[in-house]
Amino acid sequence: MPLPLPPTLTGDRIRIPIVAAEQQILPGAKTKLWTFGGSFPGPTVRRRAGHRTRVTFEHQLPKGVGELSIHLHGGHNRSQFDGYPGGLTKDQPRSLYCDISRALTPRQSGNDLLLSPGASKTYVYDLTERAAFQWYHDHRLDRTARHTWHGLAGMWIVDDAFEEALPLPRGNRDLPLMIADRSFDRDNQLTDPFSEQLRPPADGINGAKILVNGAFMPHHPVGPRRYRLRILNVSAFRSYNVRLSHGLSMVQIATESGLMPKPIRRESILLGPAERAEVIVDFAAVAGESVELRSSHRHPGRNTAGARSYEGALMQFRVRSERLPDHTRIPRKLRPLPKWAQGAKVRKPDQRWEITLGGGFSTKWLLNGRTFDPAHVQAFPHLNKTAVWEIVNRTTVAHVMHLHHTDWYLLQRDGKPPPPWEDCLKETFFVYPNEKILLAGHFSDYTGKFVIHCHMLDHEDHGLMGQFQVVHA
Ligand SMILES: [Cu+2]
Repeated sequence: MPLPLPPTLTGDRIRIPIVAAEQQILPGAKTKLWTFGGSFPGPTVRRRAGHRTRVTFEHQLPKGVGELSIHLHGGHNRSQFDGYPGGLTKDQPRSLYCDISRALTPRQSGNDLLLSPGASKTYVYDLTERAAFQWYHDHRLDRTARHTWHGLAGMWIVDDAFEEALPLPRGNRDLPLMIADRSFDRDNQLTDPFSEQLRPPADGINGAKILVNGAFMPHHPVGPRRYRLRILNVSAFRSYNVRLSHGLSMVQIATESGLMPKPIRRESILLGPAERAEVIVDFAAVAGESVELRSSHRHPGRNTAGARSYEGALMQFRVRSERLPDHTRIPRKLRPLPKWAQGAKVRKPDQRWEITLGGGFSTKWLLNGRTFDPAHVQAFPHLNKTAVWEIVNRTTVAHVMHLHHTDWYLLQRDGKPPPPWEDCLKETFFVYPNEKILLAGHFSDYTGKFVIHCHMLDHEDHGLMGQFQVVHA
């Protein structure tokens, strides 16, 4: 199949109905999905930084789907528009994995922020962050994995003047690629792997087929010139170690949090769930050939549980043979770190987050000894201050920790400086078994409650989520 390119929305007032739809994913019967705007991926929203954007999401899925909560992943947004998971409701009277306090008011549980079936909610995004490749998805308590699996994911690009001044490929040479694994039954319908028997640590759901922009093994025509590929992993658990065939190298220019200080040549790039990498690929050396975007295992020793990458082809680029001029280039320097990150120093952390496996009768993932509970806040960072936090993984499975509200600067992995490709801003981090990472983050603009969680969606649903509240100093 040709690579699908979702429609792009650029207005300041956007309406996205959340609807059931059928889509051609595999040859034969179409697949029934839950979608943003009728497609998977949903429409790609593309906006300039600093331009307020109102998105009205209309929940038109059947009542049985229950409440939703839309999170703009990577966005720097107000607490009430950040996709708070919420608590127990009439549609969702119990949590299978999280110990939720009883008798909370709608305000205490965050249920007042949810999007109920038949209702709509307008999310206001100021986009005060730097240019970055983000995405939006459902973030509801217990059900994030299920809702995303069924198709509730879309891409979002923030542009700004700094990036536009650089001679990077743009237009149809700037390609967002959403990688997702899904399993299908004989009638091409999505399986429902979210059984109640799934217990941590045996709760990582892998799909059998890998989709790019909602198509299985698609192909895309390119010219023998430089392209910017924005690669995003929205799989619930699976990671990809992306590379190109024909020995073609990639130059990484950006992470989840936008441009890095300088470009880095990479042979392969590991992407856990929700991680992004933007790379420049020059197809000039392979004019007339078909190049595969692939994923491979990594060298022995790094294929720990939770970080075992997929092995196989993802999609194909068909490179035309006619010569074309290319006026793009990769600047030697990209974007300096913000001042707060430049000044961030290794020091005793203000806050530790410890991941363990626990529970009594049934196992659960725990963050600082507990599952997610809207009534319990675990940290109170100060507004307009730079915090240093440590995340420790005391389990035998790698996790991919995502922090809301702001971008983070990785100071150390296990007491050592990070590799060059992590010496930049990010917001989603692998934490390997028995590893600890030290991060600096700066809380600007917004007070309120925000979550920190594993972005392996099964883990997030199964307890591995906590929250912090940004407060005035
Ligand atoms: Cu995890």
